Amino acid sequence: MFVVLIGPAAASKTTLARRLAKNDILINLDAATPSHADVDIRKWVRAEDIQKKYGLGINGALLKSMEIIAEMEEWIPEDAERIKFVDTPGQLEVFLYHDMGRRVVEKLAARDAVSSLFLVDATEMMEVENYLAMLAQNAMINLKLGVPSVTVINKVDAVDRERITRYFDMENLLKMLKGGDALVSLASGLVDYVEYTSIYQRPIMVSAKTGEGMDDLYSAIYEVHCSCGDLS
Ligand SMILES: Nc1nc2c(ncn2[C@@H]2O[C@H](COP(=O)(O)OP(=O)(O)O)[C@@H](O)[C@H]2O)c(=O)[nH]1
Ligand SMILES: [Mg+2]
Repeated sequence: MFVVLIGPAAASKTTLARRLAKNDILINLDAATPSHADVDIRKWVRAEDIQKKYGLGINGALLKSMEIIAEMEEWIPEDAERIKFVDTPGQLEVFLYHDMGRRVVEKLAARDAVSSLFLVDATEMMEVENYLAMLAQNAMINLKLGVPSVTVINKVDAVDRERITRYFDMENLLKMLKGGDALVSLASGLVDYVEYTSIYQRPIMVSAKTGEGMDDLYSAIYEVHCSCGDLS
């Protein structure tokens, strides 16, 4: 199974992927960041080389790198036994607005089952509006990629967890919203959508730093794995 970690810059994708892949395989698809992953895309594609070759800025070079990666097969390991965790760059537009994220996922899906972890930083979730914006992005990525997804709230060591768990109760969540009726119906629609499309209905709270919540996350990954197996 491939597990693709997706999330904004600094959401802790690399730290979590390293911890998760301790006994499995780690693939780095971030062409701008040197890595000790088992498979490092920088062996073939380096953002700084792409920048020079095509005269691009760093963001353009990362997008171009993903375009090239989506056409390649060399980096995809054959290992049916172990889980292959795929670390990705923080440019969410790769998955939200362009096609290359989906093409990468399709390439993986041709070889093995694919799921994704949508990662967010707990320290960015202190306001309920941010939590809703996170659900909206998660829903868009689900829609575009079409693979089962688990939402992961990372860095819980750095926040008051209670504040975040209050969002998980729909009644509480709606009470916290200061907007008018339109925002309330958007919020309940989003929660319904995510509940309907996620294997795990509640986000999993973890700390890649301390290891808290890792057992829950592994259980979620295995559960998704089993349901993928049922589908194939
Ligand atoms: N407090 C806290 N900081 C973390 C955690 N995981 C990562 N970080 C820090 O967050 C920053 C970004 O982490 P990184 O894994 O590089 O994020 P990425 O850009 O999503 O790959 C680094 O400074 C990490 O040390 C965590 O669980 N708790
Ligand atoms: Mg990273």
